[in-house]
Amino acid sequence: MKAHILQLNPILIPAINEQLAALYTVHKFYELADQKAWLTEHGASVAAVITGGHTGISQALLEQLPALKVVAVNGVGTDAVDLAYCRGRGLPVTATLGALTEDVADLAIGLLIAACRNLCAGDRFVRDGQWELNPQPSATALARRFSGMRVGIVGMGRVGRAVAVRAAAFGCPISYTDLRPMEDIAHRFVPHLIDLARDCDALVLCAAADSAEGIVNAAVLEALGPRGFLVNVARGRLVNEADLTAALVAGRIAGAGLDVFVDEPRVPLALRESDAVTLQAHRASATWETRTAMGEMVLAGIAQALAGQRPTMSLTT
Ligand code: 8YV
Repeated sequence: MKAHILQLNPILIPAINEQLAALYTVHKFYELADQKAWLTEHGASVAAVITGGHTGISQALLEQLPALKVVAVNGVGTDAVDLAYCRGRGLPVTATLGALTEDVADLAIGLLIAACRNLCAGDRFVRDGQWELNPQPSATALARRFSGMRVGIVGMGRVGRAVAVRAAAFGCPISYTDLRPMEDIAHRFVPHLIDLARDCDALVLCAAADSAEGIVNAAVLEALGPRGFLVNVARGRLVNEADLTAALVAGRIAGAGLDVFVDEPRVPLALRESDAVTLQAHRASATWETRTAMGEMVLAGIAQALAGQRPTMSLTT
């Protein structure tokens, strides 16, 4: 008999879905009309959960899955999973470590260039026929150069390091903050976020959000200043979104490139209306290449756990 898998988020790669369906009985939780009734009837038969980094899984749901052998996170962020609880239960929680690093770093640089060069406003200007109506060169504002910008990276993990490699190739002096300096990194370490913000032109958030809620607040944005840009490819809740919105509207920072938000998919209207902001729908890892690699890691983690082995990518066992 095939093992039962509870899937909390869709997987977008057909080949991965085919493999899952061939090996397991997959229940798509997000499609169930009555999730509560389904859990009462079938919760005890679920052997594995697949979830997204942003979605995670609540402790209440975990408690309704007594036969669970693995939580496979199709992502790297595990801030929405209670790892201590899973550790206590001896439950492996796997993540797709390393699979999405390059894509997320690519998007961080893309968002930064888009924000400081006004790419989206420029695109709209041409697309809406405004160029023909306003052919004078002064009709679009001059932008800000990216090459050589002082880039401050918040969180020097895999993604932060990959952003540093890319920014360095653009001649950007790099500094960073993290819980502690990294011995293998030559870039300047700045212990306090507010000092990093003051010393850089662009702050790029690459940190885990586990205990860093709202670290980018009004004071940090004030320190970043009216010529400063903020990029977030990590988690929305690293930023106090009300403070960010107020700072953008008042011109206290120059612009932002955001892939993640506090209450996805809801994005504050003021952000959506601002030409100083480039927005993405939490899709930094959403390429065929990365999502395929992530799906394969999810499959591998589940296969290992159900075979009674410790999954290679387990963070809790
Ligand atoms: C994933 C994410 O793409 O890795 C993470 O933590 O938030 C995203 O980049 C998402 O989990 C896909 O399900």
